[in-house]
Amino acid sequence: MDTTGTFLLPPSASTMAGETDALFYFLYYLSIFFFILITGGVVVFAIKFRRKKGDISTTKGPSHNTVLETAWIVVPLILVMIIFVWGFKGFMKQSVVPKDAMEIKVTAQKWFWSFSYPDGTSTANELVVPAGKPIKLLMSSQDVIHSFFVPSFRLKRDVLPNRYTVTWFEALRPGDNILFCAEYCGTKHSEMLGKIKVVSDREFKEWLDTNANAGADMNPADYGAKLYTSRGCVTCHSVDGSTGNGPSFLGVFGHEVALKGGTTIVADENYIRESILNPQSKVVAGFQPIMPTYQGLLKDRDVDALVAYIKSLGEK
Ligand code: HEC
Ligand SMILES: [Cu+2]
Repeated sequence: MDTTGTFLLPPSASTMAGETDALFYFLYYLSIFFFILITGGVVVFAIKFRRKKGDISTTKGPSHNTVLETAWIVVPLILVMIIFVWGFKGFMKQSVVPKDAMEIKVTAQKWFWSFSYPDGTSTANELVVPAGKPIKLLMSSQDVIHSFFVPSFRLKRDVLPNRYTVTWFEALRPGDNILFCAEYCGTKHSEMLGKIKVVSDREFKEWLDTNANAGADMNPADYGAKLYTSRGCVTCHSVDGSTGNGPSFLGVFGHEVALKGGTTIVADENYIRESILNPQSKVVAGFQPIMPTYQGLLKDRDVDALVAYIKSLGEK
């Protein structure tokens, strides 16, 4: 198994990788072969048939050569047909999801990834999956076009607003894989990174179990602080009073907030909750309505914890 990668390609960590790489190297060596054949031919003929001193004779070149012409039509035709059939088979394999695949919902938004599992567990920027099991990804975007790109899986698929795209993979072995966004999506596009953590089947079940009870043994404000980073709030909201893409959480709770349109509201629990689940309903004055909704991405308990966390920052 290739865990370090080669000069041209990253490590291969999915069942599709071997086939993709084989086709890549076929094209690569074929190109080198023809490069040498053609440029070599040009050089050799240029030398061999150059005009020599005192040679003024002209010869009549052949008008055609049936054998040669047939060969340069038939040989490339066979080669491109091989490439076509090979590539098409791989494309079909990547397009048709195995029936027993576990479905995970992927949501892309500026500038992070969210994943939600069949049992309601959800994470941001970290996808945990078992090795040796096909995983189906049902993907959509909350805003602009993003692209789900995992080099070590040889997997890339665009993620679009208002439409689902589907892809799948099966990881070969436990380990971490980097997830990039491969479609320029704004200021922090280059920071739209995620991790695909492949674990054993047993570890995956344990992880799901602990995740289902995440935060149960912590006080809500501490758990909220954890969610603040793990769910991506940190990309837009500071907790030290500095303004980012969104207002800082410092000193918000219990204070008056000026809203777009000239009204004000005192930030209480309901306001915070509404701001998380339905951010467009009350937009803070001086900010763009760019906050994505977390409806369906956070459990009730998570929202409670975030409210408690923001509350704890307001009282300070
Ligand atoms: C893409 C950037 C972005 C992300 C990510 C984001 N927000 Fe926001 N948020 C904003 C912006 C911009 C505003 C101000 C405009 C508005 O009210 O919609 C805002 C407003 C808020 C407000 C109202 C604040 C106030 O001063 O009245 C709360 C509360 C809030 N966000 C909570 C959260 C929480 C909790 C998360 C993470 C689960 C989060 N936001 C993630 C951009 C973001
Ligand atoms: Cu993106």
